[in-house]
Amino acid sequence: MLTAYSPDHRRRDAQTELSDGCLVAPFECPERAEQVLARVRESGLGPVVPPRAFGLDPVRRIHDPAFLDFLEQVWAEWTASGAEGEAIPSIWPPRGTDARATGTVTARLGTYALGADTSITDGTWEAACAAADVALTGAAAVAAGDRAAFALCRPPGHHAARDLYGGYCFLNNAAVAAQTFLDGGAGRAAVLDVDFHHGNGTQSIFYDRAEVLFLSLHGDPDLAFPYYWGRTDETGVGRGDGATGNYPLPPGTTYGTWGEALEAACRRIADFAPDALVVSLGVDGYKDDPLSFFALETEDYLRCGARIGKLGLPTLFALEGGYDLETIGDNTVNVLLGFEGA
Ligand code: FKS
Ligand code: ZN
Repeated sequence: MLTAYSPDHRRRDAQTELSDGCLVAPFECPERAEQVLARVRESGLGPVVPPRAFGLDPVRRIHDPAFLDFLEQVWAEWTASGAEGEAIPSIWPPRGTDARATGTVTARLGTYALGADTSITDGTWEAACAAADVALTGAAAVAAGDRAAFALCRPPGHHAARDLYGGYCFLNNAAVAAQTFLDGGAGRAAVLDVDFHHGNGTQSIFYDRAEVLFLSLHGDPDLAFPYYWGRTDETGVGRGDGATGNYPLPPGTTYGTWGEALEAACRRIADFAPDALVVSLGVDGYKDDPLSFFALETEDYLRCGARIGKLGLPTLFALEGGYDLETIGDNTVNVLLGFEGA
């Protein structure tokens, strides 16, 4: 299968992440994508192509225009304000008040940030736009008849909602891709999120939509980021009632349990019979990942890919998380190889 990749991901190279009260080197670093790319090349998966430039129209199908303006302008405003560090929100409008944001960058950060974990830097906007183009390039290959494609997106996207960034995500690459399938004539699309963290952004974007099935396997949000979403009673609303499904799983989860949840999710996808499938592909469920409490093994990712391949659907894989630099390449590419072998 084709891999879409842009070196512009390197333009996001944050130096700080607020973690446990300290500013640390970000887990979500450029080397992640380079490791995955190296493994894609070694494995002979298929050609690696640069993205086409789709512009912002397909991104505006998912995200709020004022939010996009904010992302585009925030770094310039932040530096103009005299701030010396990377842009980190420090104040939020409190719940249950009539708080209103001013135009000040500090107020705007708190309006649009999910958390304080994701510093904004020079080049973040450009990298995020390149990642959306990467996703759209992969989706275009699938829409043109390829059985599958791999969008090597960085930064990731699944925590980004219509007007919210955070959890290392700015633009929701998978949601933009799913919407582009629909706009291109697909009647229904499914998003299967296998990243360790719940895809709260994708869930919220499609929560009231009947034509997009969103299913997520993830660490129990009582214990894991993003904490506020991902429980089994979140099933969609209005026309979208029943088109969201969550599979929260406990610490120590191995492929025995994880694979059962994947099986249940895949059966739901088969029943839904979508015209296209987007897989939010994070491999942070790996046993040695620094941000997860699952215990998946490198070989398990082959089985995961094979099960998804058995669905027989036109499929776009979009990279999300995975933070063990030693294994992120093998684990990610194993899903794709498993899929191709199915
Ligand atoms: C470290 C706390 C880390 C943030 C976790 C974000 C996970 C991001 C991800 C994505 F795919 F989006 F990259 N908290 N002390 O893996 O879901
Ligand atoms: Zn994750």
